[in-house]
Amino acid sequence: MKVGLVGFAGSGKTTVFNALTGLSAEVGGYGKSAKANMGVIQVPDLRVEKLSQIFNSKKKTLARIEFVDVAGPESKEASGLDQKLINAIREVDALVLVLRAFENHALPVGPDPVRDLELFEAELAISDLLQVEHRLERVVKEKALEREKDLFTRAKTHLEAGKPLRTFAHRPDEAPTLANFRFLSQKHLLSLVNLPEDHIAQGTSQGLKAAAQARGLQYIEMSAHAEMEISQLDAEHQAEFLAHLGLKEPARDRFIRAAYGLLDLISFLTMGEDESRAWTIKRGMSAQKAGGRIHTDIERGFIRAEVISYEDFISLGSEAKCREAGRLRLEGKEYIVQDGDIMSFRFNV
Ligand SMILES: Nc1nc2c(ncn2[C@@H]2O[C@H](COP(=O)(O)OP(=O)(O)O)[C@@H](O)[C@H]2O)c(=O)[nH]1
Ligand SMILES: [Mg+2]
Repeated sequence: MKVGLVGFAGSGKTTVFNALTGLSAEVGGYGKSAKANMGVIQVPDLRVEKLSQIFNSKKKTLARIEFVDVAGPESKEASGLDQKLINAIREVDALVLVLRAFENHALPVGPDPVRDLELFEAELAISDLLQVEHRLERVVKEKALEREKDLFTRAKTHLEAGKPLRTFAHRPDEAPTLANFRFLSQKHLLSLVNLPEDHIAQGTSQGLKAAAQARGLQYIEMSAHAEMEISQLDAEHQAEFLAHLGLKEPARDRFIRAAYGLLDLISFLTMGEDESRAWTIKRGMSAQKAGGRIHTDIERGFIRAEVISYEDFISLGSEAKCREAGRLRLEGKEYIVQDGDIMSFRFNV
C-alpha cells in the first residue's frame, strides 16, 4: 500500500512522516525546493511472528506501507498545487491530509483545521477540474473519444460545485475510464489532525468532527511532535513516555488500523520453512485473485486453495491435526478470502 502525506506547508507532514516511519527527515523545511521524503513501515503482525517461530522460517515478511511526503502549498485560497506534488501523489492508494491544530509562529495564520480541510479539498478538486476540462477539449476534437463526453461533462459539473470525485455518482461501466485518470479528489482520504502536545487528552474539536463527518471522511488525531520523539526512543522508554502522556500505544499502530479500515484491507498468510508471510488484499477478493498477488502463474493456473484459519492452526497445533479435524478446507477459485486465512495454492501452468 502506498500512502501520500499531503497538507499545507507547516502542518507537520514531515513530522508525521518521522513519527510513523521512525526516520529523521528534516522538519521545518518549507518551500517548493524541499525534496520529497520516502519511507516504509512494516505492519506488525503477531500471527506472522508466531508462524515463523513454529516453522523456524528462514524468512519472515510483513506487509508494508510506503509513504511519500511532499512539500505542500501555503494555506491560502486557490494557490494551486504544483505539478511536482500532483505527480508524486497521483500514484498513491490513499491520501493522508495533515491538518494543523497547533500554533506555528512561522506561519501568518493561526490553526484552523476545518478551514484547511475545506481549502485542501478544494485544491484537489481544482486540480481534477483542470484535467477534466482539458480532456473535454480533446473529446470535442476527437471522434474516438466521444463516448467519454457525457461522463466528463457530469464530472465537470460535480467538481464545479466544489465536490470531490470521491462522491461522484457514476455507472459501474464508467469506473475504468475514471480510474485511468487517477484523479486526486477520487482517492481515499484520511484526515489526520495534528494536535498540540497539551491537547492530546482533549482530542479534536466538535467542529472538525462535524466537518469530517459531513464529507464522509474518517480521521485520526495525534500530536505528531510528541509521537516523533516517541518513535525515536527504545522500546522501554517508549512505553514510559506513552504512559506519561496517557496513551496506550504509539500513533503508528492506530494509524495502521485506520489505513487498513479506510482502504478495506485484510491480510492472508502463507507459512513454511522458507518463509512465513502476510499478504495484504482488498476485502472481498477471491482465492484466485489473491493467489495472483503471490504470482501471476497461480492466478492463471489456479486449481484450488487449501485453507486453514489462523485460529484453528494455533489451537490444533499442526497442519496434520487440522486435516484430521476437518479444519483444512479445499476451496475453489470463487472462495472469498478471510482475514487470517492461511493459504496454500495448487496450480498448474
Ligand atoms: N507544537 C507542535 N509543533 C509541531 C507539531 N508537528 C510539527 N510541528 C512543528 O511545525 C513545524 C513544521 O513541521 P513540518 O513537519 O516540517 O511541516 P510540513 O511543512 O508539513 O512538513 C516544525 O517546526 C515542527 O517542529 C506538533 O504536533 N506540535
Ligand atoms: Mg515537510
